[in-house]
Amino acid sequence: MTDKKVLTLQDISCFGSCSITVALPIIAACGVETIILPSAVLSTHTGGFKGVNIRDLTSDIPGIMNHWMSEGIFFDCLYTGYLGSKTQIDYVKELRKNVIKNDGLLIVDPAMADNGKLYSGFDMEYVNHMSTLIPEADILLPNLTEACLLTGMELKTTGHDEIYVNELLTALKTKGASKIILKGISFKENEIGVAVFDGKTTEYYFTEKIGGGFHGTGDCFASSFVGAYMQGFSLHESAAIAADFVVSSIKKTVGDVNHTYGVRFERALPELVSKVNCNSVSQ
Ligand code: PXL
Repeated sequence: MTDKKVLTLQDISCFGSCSITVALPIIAACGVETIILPSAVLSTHTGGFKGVNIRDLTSDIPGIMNHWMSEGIFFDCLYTGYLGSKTQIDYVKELRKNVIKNDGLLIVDPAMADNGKLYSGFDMEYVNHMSTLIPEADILLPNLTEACLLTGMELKTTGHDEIYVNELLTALKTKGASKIILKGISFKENEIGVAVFDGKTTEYYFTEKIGGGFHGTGDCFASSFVGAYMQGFSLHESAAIAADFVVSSIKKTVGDVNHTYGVRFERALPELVSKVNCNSVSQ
């Protein structure tokens, strides 16, 4: 068991199975203490609901950070997900500098686009600002759409091969990326997976592809990845654990017509708990 503390900065979507309501239970299930910094409170996520009620908390972030500094509270990892504004992206850099331990990590999920489209409310100015986090991040977790937006490369929805993936990883590396987990790669029709780039070499991990496109799976992936990585699993092992967890969560959701806004990750948590905690020395 680890004593590491993860700070996660992202929104609270009260309803919708994403961001903090997913990160907190998943990272906690991995046995890792999770501290939240809500960037906004939304009645639902923005993917398919109309008239979302939004309370932006950007102006509260410096006060929360300053209080932690005055109390001498520091964290081992800052994991960022969906952020609401360019100012919040700037605050990520401040948080990293001020409340993350010197040997701590910054893990960035750009969480701004999928399936070839930016999420509602984001534009290229936001994308360009997000790209300033690339050299800051120890680990970057983009999906294919986000990687293409961040590098200006063409998005191929099918027909990926190692040449295409290497071009994307090289383009991200040129922009200053260190370690990268590139999500949503498909070399064969019935497979989907990740490329795991540790700064030198690239490994792959594939799972079965379940059609349909499910909201919030990026957040489930990132959260379980963070939990496993903080428990000491390798980059590749953590990516594999996260990919399997997402597949399990999707399988528990498929066919449920009342659950189209996100995945029923809760039902896959027992598997995650036993996988992530089986290696750890209990205390
Ligand atoms: O799952 C990503 C996400 C998180 N938070 C909010 C969102 C989205 C994706 O649309 O709208 C508010």
